Amino acid sequence: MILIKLGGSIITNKEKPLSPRRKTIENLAKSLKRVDEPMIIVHGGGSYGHYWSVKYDMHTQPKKYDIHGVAIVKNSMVELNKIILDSLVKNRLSPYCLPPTDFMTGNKPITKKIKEMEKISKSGLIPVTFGDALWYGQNKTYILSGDKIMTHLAKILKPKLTIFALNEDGLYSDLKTKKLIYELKGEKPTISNNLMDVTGGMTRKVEEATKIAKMGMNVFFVNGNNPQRIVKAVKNGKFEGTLFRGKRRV
Ligand code: IP8
Repeated sequence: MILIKLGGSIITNKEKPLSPRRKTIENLAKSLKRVDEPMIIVHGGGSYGHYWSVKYDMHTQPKKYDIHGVAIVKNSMVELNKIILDSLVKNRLSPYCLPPTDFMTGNKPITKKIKEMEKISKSGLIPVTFGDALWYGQNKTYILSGDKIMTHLAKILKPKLTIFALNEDGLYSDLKTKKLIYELKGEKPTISNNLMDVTGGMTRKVEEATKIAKMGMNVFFVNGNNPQRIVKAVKNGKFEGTLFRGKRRV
């Protein structure tokens, strides 16, 4: 099974509120059609969820945030999700929409529900979920990052490969020269000042990828503008991007 995150910066234009990158989404869907493996897709918030989270000052810490803000963030994520689902269906894939409320309670994953997602993916349907504003309990809510969802899913499902599709070629050792890091074998790279969003931008991604690799699984950062690289990684084990090599094969 393959776990793939479509980052908010690849599926939307982060510079402009509420702007999907329809052509890029379409190209991603076309490439995913060529991946002959059960998969689960997670997508980020980009200029939908993050735009509104900033406006309503909502973060990953559970707090009593503005109730209307929760509604607006959630609504915007459903809207972005629909664009992704439509593109997948148009390309004859069979997405099965599962908002995180389906497999999370408070900030804890529901193992039984996540195991069910694997069964769903093996049937040929593709579970699709996303970062979202979630109920925490005691009138508190929080923003759950899609990157965090990736770690919850990977921990329970042990995917063959975990992919993060980004708007960059991978992780750079030097931001100025854009010198790519091809492979990491357990070491945690230092991330210099990067574009942060409410869930932590690249720093969060690297953190979650490192956790997943530590659990033994390979994690691959790839440029989603070249989605054929995703196909090559899955089909031929050819990694044109940054590979976080898992310590042991699972
Ligand atoms: O873009 C956050 O998901 P992420 C989603 O995966 C919201 O961090 C609602 C901001």
